[in-house]
Amino acid sequence: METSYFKTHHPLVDQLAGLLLSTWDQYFDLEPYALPADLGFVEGHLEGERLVISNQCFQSTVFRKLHLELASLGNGLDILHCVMFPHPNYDLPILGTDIVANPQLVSAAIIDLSPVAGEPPALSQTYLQGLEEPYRQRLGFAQLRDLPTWGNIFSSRCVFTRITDQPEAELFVGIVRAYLDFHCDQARTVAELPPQGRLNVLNGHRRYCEQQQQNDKTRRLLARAFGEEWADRYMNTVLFDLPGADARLPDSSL
Ligand code: BLA
Repeated sequence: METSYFKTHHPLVDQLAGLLLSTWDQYFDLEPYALPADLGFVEGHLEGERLVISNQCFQSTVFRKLHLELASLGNGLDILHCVMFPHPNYDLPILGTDIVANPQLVSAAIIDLSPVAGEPPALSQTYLQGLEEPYRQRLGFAQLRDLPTWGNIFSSRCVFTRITDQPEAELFVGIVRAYLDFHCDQARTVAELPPQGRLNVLNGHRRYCEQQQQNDKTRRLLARAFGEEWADRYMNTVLFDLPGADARLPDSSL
């Protein structure tokens, strides 16, 4: 168990994990966030290969849940999954990033700041402008990808691409760093929403989680290793749980 926990992953996965953790630590006072006790570190088997999943999860005054998950399947496939869920009493988008890598190819690399406020949800001018330059840099990727239909939660600044060489890997890390720094700066100075604005944001969080739960590629991989029921529980409680009883919404606003 010890050795597999400290196993190294695809270099891009390790590099991004280090960037995320060190940035969170630099910007925020982190407290642990308790995941269901049996789901922090899990191992399963898929067609003779081991699927190992490890989670790190924190919270801060502004963030309900800062979640980083690393998964590896045998020695072939490495996955990084990260979501920064703000408390729903702040009008902040949700930062999400996912990497699916094998030794030859990063078949999926995605970073977005997904809007949750507004009808329909949309990023503010501040975010649109702040992300404009790093978003432009996506033109350096040779194989940008189209989003699946459930991906209508993502913003007009979403970057979704394949990565085939080191310069593209560096380009992606630079874009993630720019999105992350911009977002953490915003989060440090964000004002609380008045109670009447919070329900709209909470609904945006619900919609985000419901759409992400429709990612059949994630669900199928988990179900093949751990069974359908386990995959459902994992997606609903660890990856995309909704803010629950501790949501910082006064009863009167619900
Ligand atoms: C795609 N996610 C995938 C794929 C796999 C996983 C195997 C297919 C790879 C490919 O299309 O090339 C698997 N991802 C996982 C697993 C976990 C995971 C097992 O996180 C966790 C245990 N997914 C997210 C987040 C985003 C996201 C936060 O978890 C975006 C912010 C996006 N993943 C995402 C998208 C695809 C994907 C858009 C492509 C889906 C498609 O093309 O249908």
